[in-house]
This record gives sequence, C-alpha cells and structure tokens, in this order.
Amino acid sequence: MLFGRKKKNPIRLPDKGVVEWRYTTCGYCSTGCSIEVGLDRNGRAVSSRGVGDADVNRGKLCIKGILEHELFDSAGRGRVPLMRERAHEPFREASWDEALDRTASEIQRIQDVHGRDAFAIVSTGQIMTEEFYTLGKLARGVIGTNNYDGNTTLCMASAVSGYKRSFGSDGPPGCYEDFEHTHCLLAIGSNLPEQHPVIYWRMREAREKRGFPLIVVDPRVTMLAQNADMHLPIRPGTDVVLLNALAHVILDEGLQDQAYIDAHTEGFEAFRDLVERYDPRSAAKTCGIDEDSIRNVARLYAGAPAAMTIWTMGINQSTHGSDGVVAINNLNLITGNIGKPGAAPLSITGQSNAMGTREWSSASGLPGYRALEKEADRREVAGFWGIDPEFFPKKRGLFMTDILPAIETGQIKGLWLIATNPMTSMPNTARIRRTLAKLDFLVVQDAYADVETNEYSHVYLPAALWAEKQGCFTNTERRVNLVRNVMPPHGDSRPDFWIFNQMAKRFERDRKPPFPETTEQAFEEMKQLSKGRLLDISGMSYDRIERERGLQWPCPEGAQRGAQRLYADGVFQHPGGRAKLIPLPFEDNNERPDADYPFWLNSGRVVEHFHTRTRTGKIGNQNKFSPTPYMEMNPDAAAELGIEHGSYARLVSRRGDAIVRVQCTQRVPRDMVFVPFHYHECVNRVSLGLLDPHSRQPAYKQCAVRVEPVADQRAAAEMNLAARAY
Ligand SMILES: Nc1nc2c(c(=O)[nH]1)N[C@H]1C(S)=C(S)[C@@H](COP(=O)(O)OP(=O)(O)OC[C@H]3O[C@@H](n4cnc5c(=O)[nH]c(N)nc54)[C@H](O)[C@@H]3O)O[C@H]1N2
Ligand SMILES: Nc1nc2c(c(=O)[nH]1)N[C@H]1C(S)=C(S)[C@@H](COP(=O)(O)OP(=O)(O)OC[C@H]3O[C@@H](n4cnc5c(=O)[nH]c(N)nc54)[C@H](O)[C@@H]3O)O[C@H]1N2
Ligand code: SF4
Ligand SMILES: [Mo]
Repeated sequence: MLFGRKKKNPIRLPDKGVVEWRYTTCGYCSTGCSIEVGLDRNGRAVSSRGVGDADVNRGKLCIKGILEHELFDSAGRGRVPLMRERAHEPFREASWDEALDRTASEIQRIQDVHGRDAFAIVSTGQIMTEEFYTLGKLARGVIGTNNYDGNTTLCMASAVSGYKRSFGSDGPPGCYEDFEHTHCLLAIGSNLPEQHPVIYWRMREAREKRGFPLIVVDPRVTMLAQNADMHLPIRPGTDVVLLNALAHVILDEGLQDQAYIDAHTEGFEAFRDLVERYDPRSAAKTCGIDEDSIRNVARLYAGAPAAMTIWTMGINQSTHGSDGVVAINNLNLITGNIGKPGAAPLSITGQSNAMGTREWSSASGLPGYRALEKEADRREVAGFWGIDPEFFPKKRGLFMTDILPAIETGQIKGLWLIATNPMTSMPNTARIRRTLAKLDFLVVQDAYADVETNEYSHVYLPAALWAEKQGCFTNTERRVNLVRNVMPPHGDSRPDFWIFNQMAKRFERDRKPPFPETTEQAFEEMKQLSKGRLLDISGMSYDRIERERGLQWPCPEGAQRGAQRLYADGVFQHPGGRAKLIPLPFEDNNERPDADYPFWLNSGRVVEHFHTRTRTGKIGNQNKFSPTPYMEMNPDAAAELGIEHGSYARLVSRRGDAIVRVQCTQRVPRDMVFVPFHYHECVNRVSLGLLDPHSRQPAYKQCAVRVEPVADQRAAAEMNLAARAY
C-alpha cells in the first residue's frame, strides 16, 4: 500500500486555451465579486477567475462564480420570442416585432377597458441598474401603471422599510472593511458561508487577525453558527423580543452611549419605556434564549469600542421583518455604533442587483430614492423626463405580494413578469397557479424559456443574460461595479434594456421621456438625477468603475473615492437630521406548531444552488451536490416517526403537501425541519408566507407542518424526480 503524497501524480489543471480575459461582475449574489471570463481562440467562454486587485473579492470566487461562464449556452435558454392564444397551447415562434406589438396592444387594451392600473409589472433584483432605470421610466412615465413592483418584496423589503423608518432613507450604512475594525459581530438570521461565501471569507480573515467575538442568532446550527463564539438558537420569529431585551439590559445597566443618543436621535423616552417591559427573564420565555446569555451579549456589544450587526433573511422574512430591522437599528443607535469604522447595522443584501432596483427602478417610488408621495420629487423627475407631473400617482401602488391576490379578485387583468419566477418562489404554489391561470394576458421576459412561470404565459420574450450585455450592479456595501459585455446574446435573445426601449416606442403619448440607445447614456442620465443626493454617483463613469474595480456611493463629482460609510456625520435623512428610536411591541401572530402540525417549517438556501435553479440546475458540477428536493430533520424526531435517513417522506401543511428526501442532521432542533427552496413543487407548496404589515414581505421562514413516512418509496422517488426537473 502507498501512503502519503509522494507517489501521487501532481495535480494538473487542464489548459483551457484561453487567449483573452474579459472583465465583468458576478451575476449571482450581492457580494459583487469582480470576475474575468476567459475566451478561447474560437471566442468561446471556457473559464472564469476572480480579479486579484478587486477590493471585494481579492481574486476569490465561490463555486457559482467559478462555473459562471458555463451559463452562456446552458440548457433551456430562450432563443426566440414565443406566442400563443391561450396558456398551455403549444407556443409558436414569433418575430420580435410580432411579440412586442402584441404585448403593447394587450397592455393598451387592458388599460383602456379596465383602467391604467389593471395592468401590473413585476420585476427583479437581477437585471442591470440602467435597465431598472429604463423600466421605471417606461412603467411610470409611459405605460403609467401604479401596480409596479419587484421580487425584492420577497427579499429586501423589510430592510428597506426598516432603514426608512429609522434613518429616513434606504441604504446599508456600512462596508466589508468594517470587519477589519469591529470588536464584536452579531450575525442574525444569515448563513454567510453558504450564501455570501466571499463576504464570509473577508470576515473570517479579519477575525483570524484580530479575534473579535462572533455571536450568531439562528434556530439552525448553520455553518456560520458552528464557527461562532456564541450561538443563540432563537425560537423562530421572535428576534424582536431578543433585541428589545438586549436594549433593556443596556439601558438598565447604563451601558448606552447617551451622548450619541442626545445628539443624533429622537424618541428615546418612549423607546426606554417600551424596552423596560422586556427584561431578560420574561423575554427568555418568548425567544427561547436564556437570560444570562442575553445579558452577556448585551454587555459584550455595548462594551465593544466598535460593534456591528449583519443580518439577512432570518430577519427580513418574518411577520416582524421590518420591526426586526428597526430593532437592530435601535441597538446600534443607543450604543453609537453607526457611521464609524467597525460599527454598522449592515443588511447583507441578496440578489446581484437588489440594490440597483432599490435605488433606480422607481418600483416603490421615483428614481434616486425619490418618493411618489413628495410633490417636489414628482415635479423634479417629471421636469427631467419632460412629462406632466400629474401623470404620476401620488402614492405607491400594490406590492408584489398584493398584486397576485389582486389578480384573484379581478382588479388586475394583465401582468408582465421580468426576471422572476413566482411559480417556484412565492408561497402557496397551488394558489399562485390558480392566480396566473386567471390572467387575460401574461408576458414572461426571462433568460430561460423553461422557467416554470412560462407555463401560463401568452407571450415569452427571451432575454440576454448577465455578461451578454453591459451595465452596472450595486452590491451590499453600495459598491457600483460594471458588468462588461463578454459574449453576444444567446440565439436571438435581446438585452432587457433593448426590450424596454422597443416597448416604449410602441406607446403614443403627448409627452414622452427620452429613451437613450445605450446603457452608458442611461447611466449619464442617472448621474444627473443623483447629484447632491444620498446616492450621488456623479463622480463615476464606466471606465473609472472598471479601473477601480467598483466604486461605492456616494461618489460625487471630483471625489477621490466613494464613501465607505453613510451617516459618518451623524446627520440622518429624516427632516431635522435625527434618527428615530422606535418602540416595538411584539405581537405573536405566526402559525405555530400544534398537535396536528408539530414542526416548524424553516426554508432557505444552499451554497451550490441559486434560487429556482433556472441557472445552477443546468450546471452539472453544481447540480450534482443536491439534485433532488430534500429536508434537514433531527435524527431523534425522525426515529420517533420511524423515518430513515435517505428515505422519502411527506411534508404536510394546511396548504398542501410535498415529497422530500430526509437528511438526518443535528443542524436542526427536534421541532424543526429545514427545506432548501430551490426546487419546483417543493417547499412553497406547503409554505404560508404571512405578510409583514410594513414591508408586505412573506414570512417564508415560519409556519407549521407535519411529517409522514411514505410506504411506497418507489412512487415517492418518482414524484421527487419529477420535482427535480433537470
Ligand atoms: N448560494 C446561494 N447564495 C445566495 C442565494 C442563493 O439562492 N444561493 N440567494 C441570495 C439571496 S436573494 C438572498 S436573499 C440571500 C439569503 O441569504 P441568507 O438569509 O443568509 O440565507 P437563508 O438560507 O435564506 O436564511 C438564513 C438563515 O435564517 C435562519 N432563520 C430562519 N428563521 C429564523 C428566525 O426566526 N430568526 C433568525 N435569527 N434566523 C432565522 C435560517 O435557519 C437560515 O439559516 O442569499 C443570497 N445568496
Ligand atoms: N420558501 C422560500 N421561498 C423563497 C425564499 C426563501 O427563503 N424560502 N426566498 C425568497 C427570496 S429572498 C428571493 S430573492 C426570491 C427569488 O425568487 P425569484 O426571483 O422568483 O427566483 P429566481 O430563480 O432568481 O428568478 C429569477 C429569474 O430571472 C431569470 N434571469 C436571470 N438573469 C436575467 C436577465 O438578465 N434578464 C431576464 N429577463 N431574466 C433573467 C432567471 O432565469 C430566473 O428565471 O425567492 C423567495 N422565495
Ligand atoms: S460570492 Fe456571490 S458574487 Fe462572489 S462569486 Fe460567489 S455568487 Fe458570485
Ligand atoms: Mo433574496
């Protein structure tokens, strides 16, 4: 027998024959890694590598980025526009003119008969900022529907709403470099190593150098929790109670930064009166974290020279999502942990351009963080676009999660879906099916023709993907980075930007905004509109962005670099410049486990897959890690029900059921199962998704289910295979 490495062949990396590397930015998560795609002699994309001098990733990429060049000709891509009279009939191929003419005339017909708002538009966090800006101009300035929103309502709406309530504006105030200065990191409901692997690597490297404490709040023992100094396995949906209790201890023991509170906040008295009621002993009964741990974390956080909090969907996707964000902001305000190195309430965003849509899409307002509710903002944008300000509605319309129910009630008759797949990603699939089937007209604009939602469409518009086009993404730390055009669009697919421009041409209006021909010209317009605002980008240009591997906003004209942090001067965006301390009474309104449905259903993601797998499901080296729907289940709970590791089980809720493979693991407590949401006809058949009252974001992470063993394993395997789709 041979041992050791001596007799082993050295590892050889196959020569892919790259003759040229092209700069671009990763199109998956919001980390915002700079990538170079390698082209071979025949112009084929054959390799991807991280860009060494990019501050974000410093040469690193995760599994998704490394294999991203394989997307260009992956299975299921749309090549040509498709049309049909009725959903489910076979599609026929159409020319772009036919498909766009039909879509424009259906929009006009529906608006003429049922009113302007009867046609809705739902977009995404995954197209470029210039495309968002152009879509916003089309939706707000030409088509004129107020029922226009994005899938960010499933994702970031709670963070946006919480930032606005506390600080008067959206915008994550910190940056990745804060890890290098912090003395205490609280991570709530975020599985950083799997969902933002390169941010995790930045954090981990900083922690190895300086050894600051990491406290993780998550009901699962995630990869991040395994690395933590303290893991607080919170009872689902009760983070607000824990955060109120932390504030209670801080105020009770006089650990707050009173000078900061006095100088920069308002509402302290009402806040103090409320948290008075959340002493650790009673809070422990609700949130499941023992009172001493609560006290220890409070002292650690308040005692650190600089402390920061990061969070993701464990907070946002809850019936108290917006309150959870405000509670995190409260904690940072009372300890003076904002606007200085190592101190921030930093929402880790999700999709590659979740920020771009918040800033520029006009989905919840008007471009550049302007509001429909403000007359001055309406006038300014209307003036800039050359249209009548009266064309704009005076308050925002329905959120995505209210648009679909409005189809049920007949208020909305037509829908345009852009880069989002609600058939798989929205809660309660059966209801979404019925809803989409009810539409008079559905147009789906997606890079993949096999996206599940296309089942119900009348027109399908094939979109170019990621580096088949050019434009910007904004990442979690407000860094604008450039997606350079690396490859021509697949088949006859077209950039979303082109599609929006063509659509605009098909609407007659007395006064119409200009629609520039290139994304770079659109970027110039955005620069104009950004001047003097919080998100000032007037000092940026495509070339400068590429040269500096991304620039953070604000970056006004003449600035040496983008600002790393917001609110360094302690001046906030509320009138008067003060941040608000907001009291947050907790009301328990979740569906909870009971005798019939004894398990909490938790859902989320795994590192190798992205969302509804239109992309990662097609990349063999990614899909092979988890090709079938499965759930994490505690081995003791499984044994009690006679369920074996690796067998198929039935997951049942009040909404429906799903067949999943059981993975026994101590990662989840006895009364919880966790299901990755990447698979069609899986967890969202059973999920509930109660809505947060402020943000209208669904509580994907909390509802009640039961688990049943399945006698016929062979039939279950077949059903499970059907859900795997690829
Ligand atoms: N590989 C990969 N990366 C991604 C994505 C992807 O699909 N795949 N998607 C991107 C997007 S759009 C997003 S939004 C992010 C999401 O990134 P994350 O939010 O980090 O990922 P999730 O797995 O959805 O949820 C995180 C954790 O929340 C925990 N949680 C559940 N309920 C509670 C609760 O009540 N309280 C607390 N404190 N925690 C709770 C879950 O147990 C889970 O471990 O990831 C981004 N990055
Ligand atoms: N149970 C459960 N459900 C969840 C979640 C959860 O944690 N649990 N998380 C929620 C969250 S945070 C999110 S963000 C949503 C995501 O939900 P979705 O947005 O519905 O999911 P995606 O698969 O990302 O859909 C994006 C679509 O855009 C297409 N696409 C990609 N690039 C382009 C492009 O450049 N142009 C066009 N036109 N199309 C493009 C892709 O092919 C894909 O079909 O899911 C939500 N659903
Ligand atoms: S961490 Fe995110 S941005 Fe970076 S390579 Fe992975 S998926 Fe892409
Ligand atoms: Mo998301």
